[in-house]
Amino acid sequence: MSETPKKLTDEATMHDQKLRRGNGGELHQVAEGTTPILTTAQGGPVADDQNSLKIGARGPTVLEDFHFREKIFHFDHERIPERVVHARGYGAHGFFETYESLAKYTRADLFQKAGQRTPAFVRFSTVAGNKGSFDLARDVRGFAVKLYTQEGNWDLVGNNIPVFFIQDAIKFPDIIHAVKQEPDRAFPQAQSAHDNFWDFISLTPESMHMIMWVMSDRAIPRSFRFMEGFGVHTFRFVNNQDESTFVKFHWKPKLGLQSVGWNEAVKINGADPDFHRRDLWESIKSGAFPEWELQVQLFDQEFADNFDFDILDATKIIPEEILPPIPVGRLVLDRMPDNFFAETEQVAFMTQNVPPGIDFSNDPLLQGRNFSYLDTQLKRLGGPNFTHIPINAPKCPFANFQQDGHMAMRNPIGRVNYQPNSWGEGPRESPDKGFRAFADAESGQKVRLRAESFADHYSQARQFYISQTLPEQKHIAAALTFELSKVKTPVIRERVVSHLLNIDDTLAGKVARGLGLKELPSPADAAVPTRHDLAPSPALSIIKKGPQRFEGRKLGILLTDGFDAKLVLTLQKALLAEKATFEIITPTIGGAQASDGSFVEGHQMIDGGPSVLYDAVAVLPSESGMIDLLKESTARDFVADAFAHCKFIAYTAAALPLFEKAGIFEGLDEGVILLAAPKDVASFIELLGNLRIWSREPNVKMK
Ligand code: HDE
Repeated sequence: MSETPKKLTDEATMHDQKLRRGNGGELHQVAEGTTPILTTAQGGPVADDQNSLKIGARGPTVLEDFHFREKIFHFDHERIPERVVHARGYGAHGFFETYESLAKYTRADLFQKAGQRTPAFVRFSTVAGNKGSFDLARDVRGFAVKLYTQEGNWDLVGNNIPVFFIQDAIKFPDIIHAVKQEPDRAFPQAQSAHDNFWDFISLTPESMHMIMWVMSDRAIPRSFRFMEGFGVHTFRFVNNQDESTFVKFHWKPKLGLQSVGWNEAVKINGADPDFHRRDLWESIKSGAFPEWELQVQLFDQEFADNFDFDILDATKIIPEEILPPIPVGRLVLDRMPDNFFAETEQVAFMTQNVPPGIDFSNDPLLQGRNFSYLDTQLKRLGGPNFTHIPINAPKCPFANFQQDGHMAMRNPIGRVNYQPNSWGEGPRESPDKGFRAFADAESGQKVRLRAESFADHYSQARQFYISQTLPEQKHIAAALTFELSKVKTPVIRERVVSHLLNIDDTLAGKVARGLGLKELPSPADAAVPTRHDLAPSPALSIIKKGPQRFEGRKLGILLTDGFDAKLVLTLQKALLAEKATFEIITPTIGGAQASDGSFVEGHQMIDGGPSVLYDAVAVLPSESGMIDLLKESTARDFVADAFAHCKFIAYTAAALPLFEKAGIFEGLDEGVILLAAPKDVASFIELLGNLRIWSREPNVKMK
């Protein structure tokens, strides 16, 4: 049977596109000139990609339509299993640059020479939500770094929080089951605010330190660019003399730390569920490359033996004031992947990927992870050859006798696929250059036992809490109250409060009042009493470590027709000089015309650009423009939210009726700045460096 020739006679024009119209009115885009011809995956040219092969135009589709079959087959198999945890993520390429040689401590290739650069790929993620969940979930963020060193890939698979919920990997399936959607109802998505999570937590006191971190603003970062990263576990550096030094890894963002508020996060999730993705994409595409400094806390066995807590316990930190981290290099992200699936989705991080010179400690969480990550790649990427995928392949010379398996792209060439062999071919081992595990002396009985040195569950939770500024402490109390308010079983709420009583009485009291508990429960039975002698660690507070700059942040500028062009231009120039960005929000996306006749295009129309998307706002309408804007409720929300979220607001006098309508006129404070003339811009920009005006918070938030 030959295919009936199609009638593709009609020329159709869709605005700027020339097309041909088919028999049923459908449009065909036909290859002409140098345009490549569409082919099947086998390379066969395709004549018609709009219609399947049928018996008559209205008849059944025939089986022999190999083009249709191949196209649909491939589509049906496009998905691979999402990661069981950290399913939602976003990655970028870059490089790591070493400051000075660390040869004294480690023989790891990437740390040998000052200025040495190592290619890197980083994937940021949330933990609990599915692949399509929103970015601003209250959650830990994954901070996974793959460094393609000259002696093999090193994956530092960390988080933005330096501690973890559990002490032994055997509990990982339980904590993850508990936090994800409940199995019968399949909700809530990407939220810890539900019974199962808090039930598990209330019965797992070792999680209390981590709970303080995830209830703090650290769990709702403003951007990946403003987050710290941590290796979490204690690792080892091993030098050429096979001497070991313990090491903890920290990534410090160059632009400082910043988070959003909870009410803001909830609204961002609606306005732009891809808020963090977009932020990374836009900053890298615009050439503002995010940067982190790698810092290491180095210590020996003696320090470990004398430290207050067990350095193998991943629910504990070593405060930076006790052991200051040393800067050793910088990580710069300067290129987005060409294809999200090929790179970000298929990247396979594994804690056990360490080059010679880096080794593990006995942290039982790390030991369990070293088992898990290889296993998960087999399931997710479908076979043992996932290192053949370019994003996972080493960028240094490599050779071995692994062969065959699904989708094998590389096989040994020639006769030899084993060793030792007599053919003088193929790679051989190197006792000198190869990885040598640190020869730690181990002894003991085979037991299922938690070390007694892991038993203090509350002291560092308290230390974290007392290290926060007042607004940050309030946010922790509010987050706990919110989360527990979503828990339907009263006894679980009470149980959590009973743990809080072992952390801080004021915190426990606030949460108990917030939940409307009639009386305080008795404190949870603690394995070890809480220490009150641990000094506050300022390094744990986001606000205390604020950047004092607006660099890397974004101002939302709300304009109407008739705006003051000179003022807006001065503002834009000042922002660019500060290395900050801005978006223009106008009543329609078409833009606005200034009083001098000049024109500015809108980045957002008012409905699409709520103030939650910006770090601060400027409301600079004209008097006539304000007449219409007063009828627009999203404009009212724009200023009401900016005010409620403690943001700095610049305005022209014409904006005052909108402030009145938004109910903020009475409470205007020093965070609301009149731009009467271009000369006022400079002091506004300086003020923006504070990022938020926290002194306003008691006036806009009850608890
Ligand atoms: Fe993971 N974790 N994890 N984890 N983890 C995975 O590996 C696991 C833990 C972390 O962007 C999985 O490839 C166990 C701590 C990140 O692709 C899986 C335990 C920390 C990512 C897995 C932990 C992490 C993962 C799922 C208990 C912070 C995302 C998909 C001991 C230090 C990496 C995958 C990416 C991913 C297992 C605990 C960080 C199942 C068993 C602690 C950033 O292998």
